[in-house]
Amino acid sequence: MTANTSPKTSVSLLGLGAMGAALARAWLAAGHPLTVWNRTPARVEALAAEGAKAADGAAGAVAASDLVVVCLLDDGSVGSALDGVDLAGKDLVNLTTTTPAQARARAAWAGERGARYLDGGIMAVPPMIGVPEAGGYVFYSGSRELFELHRAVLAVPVGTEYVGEDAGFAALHDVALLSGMYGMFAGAAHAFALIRREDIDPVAFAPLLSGYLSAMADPYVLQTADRLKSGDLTTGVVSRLAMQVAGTPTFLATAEGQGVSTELLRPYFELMRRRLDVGSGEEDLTGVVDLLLR
Ligand code: FVH
Repeated sequence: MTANTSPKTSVSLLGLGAMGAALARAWLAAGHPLTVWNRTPARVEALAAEGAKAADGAAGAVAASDLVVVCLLDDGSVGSALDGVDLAGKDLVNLTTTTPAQARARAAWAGERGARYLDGGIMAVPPMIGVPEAGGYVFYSGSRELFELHRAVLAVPVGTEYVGEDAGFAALHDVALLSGMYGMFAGAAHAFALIRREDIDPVAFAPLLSGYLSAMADPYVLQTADRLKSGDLTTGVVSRLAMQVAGTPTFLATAEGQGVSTELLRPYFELMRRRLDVGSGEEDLTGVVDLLLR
């Protein structure tokens, strides 16, 4: 048996914040030659001590490898870091969180400069990088061919999930999942507020809340998807919208009784009421989705 001695792909990484540094360490640990740049040079030193090559500017970092990964604060920082840098012939992978529109504009911008472009949306926090069992991954969108070309090296720090040729789709998937997360966090915040002034241990309450949210989330998400696709909002409904709207005063009165603001609950309840008012009492909650479309 012979060892695999084929050279590892060189990577240039711009941005050594919490996420960039974690990505850098994963590529270094896997033996990839890595050139790094960061606006604040102090952050480069630690990585250089661990084996990365320090570029003396963004242009130098880009010049060092065909595959260039950027992981900066926002789209504006990408623009300022790469302003005037020669990108011709480079494969630019942008893991910075942006809007879908910014991702599409950045893809066009890169193309005008002679670079191929992939956009990424990271569904992980830094401690999950380089830890496959943590389940993190990055959404990628843009050229499938380019994704396939770099798939193996991109999969070194964290899993990959390709979501389409439209460069904005990775950002859209990223923001959609995070928006769902914030909605869930909002519900959990309201639940904790309800018990906050009572003799109820939040640590004892927590597994009850998280267990219930977990039990509800999967069926809701999967069934909503099926109903949106089929257009059938009534077959097999077990919790009718009419019943749920009838229950909303109980939730609002309980909040008032506990001295808790209803500002997180009311907007959703108002949407439920609007859907009921068009004669949809036999549906479940799926009809709320299209009420959000402007
Ligand atoms: N950390 C996380 O939990 C989340 C997980 C999901 C994905 N996000 C996104 O990843 C991008 C980078 O996040 P980060 O955690 O590395 O962020 P910071 O630690 O704050 O580092 C920011 C880096 O950006 C550089 N930077 C900021 N402004 C500029 C600029 N105008 N020109 C050039 N570079 C800039 C900053 O440099 P410095 O402050 O050290 O000089 C850092 O390298 C982000 O999109 C998250 O949404 C992370």
